[in-house]
Amino acid sequence: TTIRNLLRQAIKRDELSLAYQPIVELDTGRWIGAEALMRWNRPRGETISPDIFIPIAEKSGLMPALREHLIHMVERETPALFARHPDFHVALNFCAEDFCAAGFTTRLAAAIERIGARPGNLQVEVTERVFMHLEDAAPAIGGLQKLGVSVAIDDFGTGFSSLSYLTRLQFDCLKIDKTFVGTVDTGAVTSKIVDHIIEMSKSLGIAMIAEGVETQAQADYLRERGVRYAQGWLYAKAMPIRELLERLHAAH
Ligand code: G
Ligand code: G
Ligand code: MN
Ligand code: NA
Repeated sequence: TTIRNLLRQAIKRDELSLAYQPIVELDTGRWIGAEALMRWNRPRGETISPDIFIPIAEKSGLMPALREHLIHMVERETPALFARHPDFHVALNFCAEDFCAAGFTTRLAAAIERIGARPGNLQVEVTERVFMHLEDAAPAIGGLQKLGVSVAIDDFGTGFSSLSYLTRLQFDCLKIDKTFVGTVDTGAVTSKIVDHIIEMSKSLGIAMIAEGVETQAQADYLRERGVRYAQGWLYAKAMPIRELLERLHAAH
């Protein structure tokens, strides 16, 4: 049987799950949101990363099913979270193809309603690949923002990144990729790129989240330069919704 069939079965058999990685406000240490990351839990116990199965889904026409399943899991898991923490947000990863799909905005609007959340409780993340499908994806991006959902540009700096594209769409947030964050206090040339990304985001008025923050030195460097939010192992790894709720309770 092919991996495509295995993945199709995985959706039916509920082998996919979401792990939520907290997003931290650097000034206060407060958890203000979380990014939902998909996991494929195989029956024998191993876990397959989306880095492996998303490309397979894209190549084999399974993205619509996977996208729907992601939204379905979020509808199932988050109502209690937003009922107790009305200012919290959950960020969802979508690929460029998702933004181009008919009915995408409507589907997310329906999800927000079903969850009993506000549009501001959701953020959508899209990678720079969206710039290659700008014409087709722009209506959904604009439509979601009009609804009140914020849109983040993910893995910034790793892909199809011409800085000029940033001015073409009004992103609410830019996620500085962990490959850059890993170099901030090393003196490497790439650390200069981080400085430029930060300056550019500030001048465009785009909020920033630094990803993959692993050391206090990295956090301090970023905070001093005006980055307000971070996620990474320094704070917390991704966790099941149950644990996220417990730890949010413990903090209040
Ligand atoms: O958590 P992890 O390192 O395994 O995530 C790997 C990559 O997979 C991340 O870049 C993330 O953006 C992507 N990813 C995680 N969950 C989803 C999802 O539900 N949909 C899509 N399209 N990508 C996801
Ligand atoms: O959507 P995106 O590609 O940004 O997904 C974030 C990925 O980064 C996830 O796979 C997550 O597991 C991973 N990650 C999160 N925090 C850290 C960290 O502090 N260090 C490293 N190396 N990876 C991280
Ligand atoms: Mn992401
Ligand atoms: Na990222």
